[in-house]
Amino acid sequence: MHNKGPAPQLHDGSNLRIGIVHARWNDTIIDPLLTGAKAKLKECGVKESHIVVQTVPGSWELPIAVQRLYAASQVQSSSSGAGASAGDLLGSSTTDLTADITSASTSAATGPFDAIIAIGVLIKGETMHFEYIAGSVSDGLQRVSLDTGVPIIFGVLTVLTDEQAKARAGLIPGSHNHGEDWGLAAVEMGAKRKAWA
Ligand code: DLZ
Repeated sequence: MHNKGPAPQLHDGSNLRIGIVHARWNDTIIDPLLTGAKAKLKECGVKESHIVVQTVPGSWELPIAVQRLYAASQVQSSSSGAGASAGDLLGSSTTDLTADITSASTSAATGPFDAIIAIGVLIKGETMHFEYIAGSVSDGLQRVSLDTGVPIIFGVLTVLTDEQAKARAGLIPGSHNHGEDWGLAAVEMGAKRKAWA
């Protein structure tokens, strides 16, 4: 069922810092996507303490959150750990979705992120909301990526139905969890960015 994605490349993530920002809209789909992404990060050797997870209300907020989270991680590294942590900037995670992220791990990722995964689920409704949000979020995330030079992994599902969303979160038997691909992409791009620096 999953034969259209990239051939996976396994890269060493043991010296990488990865941020994840996810929307809280459509949390039953977000939750497995987040789990899948984190599982692959860890499989590649990324330390739990080097994964920072933050949430925003909806996908619309992802570009600004990713931009600020990255900026905070740069400030943090240039001030030798003094001041607010990247995690502090957006506030601690407070939902059940991210209850596994302790405040210690949130503040431990001292240093700029090597890649950030933005996760959201946009499901088309009866109005034009979907079109406006999907277009702006895609453009916004690409802009942040090119402006900062940090790879932003596009973990935003833009689907027409709940069923399509479930099929991309591994919630339908035989379906594939795209969050896993995003975890692998973050490690690959984080490692390549270091090599290309
Ligand atoms: C308003 C809205 C709608 C209708 N649908 C979604 C959705 O399917 N997925 C999502 O992540 N967010 C949605 N939102 C919320 C917006 O992204 C945003 O959070 C609000 O408009 C507040 O700026």
